Amino acid sequence: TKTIQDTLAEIIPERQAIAKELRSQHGSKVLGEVTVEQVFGGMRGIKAMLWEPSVLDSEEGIRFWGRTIPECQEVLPTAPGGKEMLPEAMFWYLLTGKVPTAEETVQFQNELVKRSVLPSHIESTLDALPKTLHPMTQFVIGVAALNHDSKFAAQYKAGMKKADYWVPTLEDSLDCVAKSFTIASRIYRNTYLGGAKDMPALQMDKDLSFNFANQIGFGDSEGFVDLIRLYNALHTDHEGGNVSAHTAHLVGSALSDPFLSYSAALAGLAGPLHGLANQEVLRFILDMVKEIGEGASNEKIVEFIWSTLKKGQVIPGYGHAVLRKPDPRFMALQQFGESRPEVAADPVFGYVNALYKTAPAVLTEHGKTKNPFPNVDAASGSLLYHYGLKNFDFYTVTFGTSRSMGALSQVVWDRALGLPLERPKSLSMGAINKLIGSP
Ligand code: NMX
Ligand code: MLT
Repeated sequence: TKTIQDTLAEIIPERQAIAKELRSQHGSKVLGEVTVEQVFGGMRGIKAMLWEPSVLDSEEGIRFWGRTIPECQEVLPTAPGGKEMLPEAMFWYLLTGKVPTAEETVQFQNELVKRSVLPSHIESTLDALPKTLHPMTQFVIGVAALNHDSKFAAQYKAGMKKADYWVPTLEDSLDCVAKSFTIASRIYRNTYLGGAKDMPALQMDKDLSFNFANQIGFGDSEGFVDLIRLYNALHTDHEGGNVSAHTAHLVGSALSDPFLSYSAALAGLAGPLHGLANQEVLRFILDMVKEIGEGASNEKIVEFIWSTLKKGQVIPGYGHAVLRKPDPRFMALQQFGESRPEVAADPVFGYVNALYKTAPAVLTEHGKTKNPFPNVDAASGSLLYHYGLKNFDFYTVTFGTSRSMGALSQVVWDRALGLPLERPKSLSMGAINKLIGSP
């Protein structure tokens, strides 16, 4: 069975050749133009970044190396007894563009679980943090501190050649992904369960999602473990322009190691317009239950949505910077709930469906958002809540374990393709006026 290191060593020269050909044959071809509106408008639609593992289509949603979510669900291996694709298999696929065999998946899973053991200085750093500190801030600190043992940083200091950069970048990325799961479970125990001293030991023959679930006290729930697998596989990557992925790529372009790059990405994921929206959705639904009760009519739900909009607040879980149709990740999570009778009967999950039926029309009438449909965050929190993970300040941490796999897969490709420091041009309003010839 081939290792991830051998597999990438084989694939990288092929893709380096494609990159060389694109640049030498088509380097001067135009991909688009930049308008003044885009400079003020968050750079929407500007095609200016290379991203290998996935491409997002506004109508169809995400494709990972050309495959849709249902196609990935069809081909990626599952755990013994589990129904959902394994995040480890998705990670291998994101790194290589090749679907791993069952044997490669097991071997890769075992390697990652072995790597997920935390150095004692990380454990003591996490244990020393105030329990009142937001779990995402704890996550940022834990991942940044892993830089203490970065192989990339050490080998760079020792004078490594540029052609070799990807090798320790891959090593650090594998460590970062694996240790993100154990950092997350330690944060959970410290914040909500009074400390990590009773945390179950890692089970080396099980997958990352099982171990995470087990360490936070949900190892006996088959449904929860499978949800964590699906959740982690789905949130991995959403092309390169989203805040977290783009941040990892930008910081990595300075040759900061993968731990520093991903810690910065997590700080972006912690914003309410990005990953924090999944905790906000649950807060929104529970506020709605408080105000209009469980199982209320669609009329009452519509009134509640309007009252939120009239307060000048956004409807969390709705809208998207790129998507113009319901997010297929939302559809996959909704399908997960619908296919399990006990989840489908849960009133909080019921509100996710009721919002899907009502909110798009209200948002369309409201007339501001370019996309009135649900994004991934609209469903994810309600499923965690159903299985008893009720600390919604923690929900974005589970997004963060997953996103490490997509963002760092590209950081490996950034180094393999020798991409340079990212440094776009900025303009002042005066400079814009001068450029367009306006007085
Ligand atoms: N509820 C109310 N208003 C909205 C919503 C919404 N869900 N979505 C967009 N708008 C408003 C937006 O605030 C803006 O208003 P204004 O002109 O007053 O500034 C206007 O509609 C135009 O925004 P768009 O161009 O449609 O959206 P944009 O690309 O700027 O932002 C989001 C995309 C995702 C940030 C935005 O839709 C939003 O704030 N959604 C709610 C938060 C959310 O669910 N975020 C999670 C995204 C997914 N993720 O995991 O990262
Ligand atoms: C993501 O998964 O990063 C979000 O959907 C946000 C985005 O793509 O911009």
